[in-house]
Amino acid sequence: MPEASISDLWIRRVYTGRGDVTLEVEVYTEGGYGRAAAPAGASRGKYEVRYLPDGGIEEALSNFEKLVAPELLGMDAAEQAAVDMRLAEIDGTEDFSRIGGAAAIATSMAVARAAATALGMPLYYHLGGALARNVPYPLGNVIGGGKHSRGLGPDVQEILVVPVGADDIYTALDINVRIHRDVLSEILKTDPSFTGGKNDEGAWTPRVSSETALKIVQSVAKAVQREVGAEVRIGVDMAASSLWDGEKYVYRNEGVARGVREQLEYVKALIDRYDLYYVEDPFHEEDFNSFAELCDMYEDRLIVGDDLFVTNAERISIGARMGAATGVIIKPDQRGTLTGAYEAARMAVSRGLTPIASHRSGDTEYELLAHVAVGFGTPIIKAGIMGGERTAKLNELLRIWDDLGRAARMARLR
Ligand code: 2PG
Ligand code: MG
Repeated sequence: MPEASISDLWIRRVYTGRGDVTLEVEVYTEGGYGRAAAPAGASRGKYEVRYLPDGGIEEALSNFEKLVAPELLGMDAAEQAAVDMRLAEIDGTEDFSRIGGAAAIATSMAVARAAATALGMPLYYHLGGALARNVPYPLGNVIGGGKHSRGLGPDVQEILVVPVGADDIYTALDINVRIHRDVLSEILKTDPSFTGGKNDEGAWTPRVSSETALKIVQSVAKAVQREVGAEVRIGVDMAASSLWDGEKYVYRNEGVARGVREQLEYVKALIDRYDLYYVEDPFHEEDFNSFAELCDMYEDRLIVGDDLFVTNAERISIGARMGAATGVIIKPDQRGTLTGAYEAARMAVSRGLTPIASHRSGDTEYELLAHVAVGFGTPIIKAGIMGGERTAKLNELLRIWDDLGRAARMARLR
């Protein structure tokens, strides 16, 4: 019998930090134990795997007990690819619509965790081996809008910062926390009645325009950069599929609707005006062409596909051929298995694109994403700045840094 032979599995419903019902899976092996839960998105891509089967959480629970658990018993948890392939076979659909993506990714991650404990190694090492020693730069959102603020805040979903000049993860996190804190004081200067409200990802949610939000974050980032002496860059997630109504991009707060060309001009203006380093989903999830046009002009920036690629190696390969992006969001739950997410990250790297491991807006207290980022070698991790589900992952990066000891170093950015 293999050392990490799966001897028992358990599933239960649990909740994300936002209150979405999700699934948590426990995996017991001869010498190990692992537990993981699926996060849940709000601005989901059309081509993501299906989160739950049609019958909802009840059907996901019963399918797990009837179909999944009996099939995985006795499998070697250390053979992640074989377990993940079995999950796909049991499901039998293209998009995990039978067992549900939530059950699939929770199982896949719990299996990885169980294997790592059975083998007596840190999870990042189990996932990435001896090459897993680069710690990612934390990309965190400071001000939130779009769907994440009920359409009442800035139209742009996320205004983000990344401390690209930090020499170690302690400094990197310190910079992000300072920016988050100081941005509140700046918001209060613009709107003294702001209550200090934060969204699901812990980003402030003032009722200001996208450009006001960008100006605030830009000025605070510059001030903190001067204070700490390490370069900080800013970025946005436009989550443009959420703005797109089929014909135009509708900016509710601004009271403007932009056509395809106008959207391109607007994104260019934002990049130039705020010297954006990172631009996620500037166009809707079908528009590879506009992505390619933008990329052509800004090869030195991270033009990143999230809903565009949905952590799917095939879509990444199409996008890479068209020159549609320089970066790719890796959300394991979008794909349903760790192996699928790993293949997506490998595809990105092999085509010269930067992979970015990412949380979801409805996330859990699990820290696993930090191990995925280090194990898969993504140079950036997008995991917010504030709130327990966010700091769970960020604090784990500090532990991984310490665990790596003298081998630890910050990842290399493009
Ligand atoms: C995104 C994510 C995370 P959601 O769009 O990148 O910030 O949001 O999980 O709601 O899809
Ligand atoms: Mg996104």
